[in-house]
Amino acid sequence: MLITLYDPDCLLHKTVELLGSKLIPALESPARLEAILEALHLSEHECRKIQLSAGGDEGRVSRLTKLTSDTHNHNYLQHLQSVYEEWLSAGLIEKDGNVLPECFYLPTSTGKPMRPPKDVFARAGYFAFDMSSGIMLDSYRAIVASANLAYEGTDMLTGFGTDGATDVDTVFALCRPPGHHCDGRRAGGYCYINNAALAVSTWRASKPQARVAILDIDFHHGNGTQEIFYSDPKVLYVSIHGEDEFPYYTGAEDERGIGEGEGTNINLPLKVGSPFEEYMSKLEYGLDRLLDFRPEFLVISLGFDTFHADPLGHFQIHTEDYGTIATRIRQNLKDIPCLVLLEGGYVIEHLGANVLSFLKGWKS
Ligand code: Q9C
Ligand code: ZN
Repeated sequence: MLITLYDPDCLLHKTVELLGSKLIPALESPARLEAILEALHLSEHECRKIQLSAGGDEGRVSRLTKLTSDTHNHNYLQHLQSVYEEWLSAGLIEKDGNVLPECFYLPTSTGKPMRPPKDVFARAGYFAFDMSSGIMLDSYRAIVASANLAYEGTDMLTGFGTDGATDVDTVFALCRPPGHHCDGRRAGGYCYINNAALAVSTWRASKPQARVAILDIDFHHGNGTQEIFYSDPKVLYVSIHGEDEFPYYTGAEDERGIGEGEGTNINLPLKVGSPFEEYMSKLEYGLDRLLDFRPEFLVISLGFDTFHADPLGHFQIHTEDYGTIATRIRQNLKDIPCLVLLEGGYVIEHLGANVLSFLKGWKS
């Protein structure tokens, strides 16, 4: 059985980005989630609301914090929480403004440990790698609500397979903001907390020795997820993404993992404009590798920016193809509990239909 999870606080984050030299509303907008929720509510799929900020179990909140810090730098998390207020107090922005870094950290050969700059303006660029990660008044609340969906979804799935605990084998977490570009030290590409990494930590909290696989089918390479698990032999990362596209400096086939993790990172770049058949043959190859790995838990970073009309993606994928993709994944990896995390996808008018197509294919 599949269920869908969302938190209304994920709608609160609403920032800006640069287009040429103009500031525009970020394409990663609340309207994305609204469109998906509307489509789901008109459908038969179960859509469960969770609201982290509505209070409740303090034990769960502290567990979420602890698990996030497994893969995320403490100073970085602190920064996400406080930077908006600090820019406001320093007079750098007004109440309705956006923290937007402009000068970025430059790696050097000094070997100096990561030390955040004291200057609050400089700090924003120390904890980001691009200008697609603005922070406004409510961003932090949405970021944590989004991460919490990954945590709650994974927690629900850990009971799968144990007698009578749950018959839910798939959770689709409607995370917003997305996560796969965040490497645990920097925001970027609309991502602030790596929700996939948090899911892995959550799974491992109850099953420390488990092998876990992550299938990333957002149009963009998940540089953050790759970075976090690059040397980890127990986590297989497989990504299909646009070749030579954002985030530009990662995603090549020869990035295969390092040390004990050698061979557990599989990048499958695909030329933009490739026909759907070529996409599917990469997917089949990736699924074979996933099967060989024998994971106990599967995380799917699912982006709908692979859609043919997406402003940030350039594949030839149409609405019905999401059903085909989902069916193939499910056929190959049935019996493995699966957390599907929403990543990108920016054509608002088609997002709802694309999500429904995926879910229908999954259940078929
Ligand atoms: N001014 C995800 O799909 N660059 N992130 C935007 C437009 C960032 C995509 C450039 C694209 C990030 C999760
Ligand atoms: Zn993307």
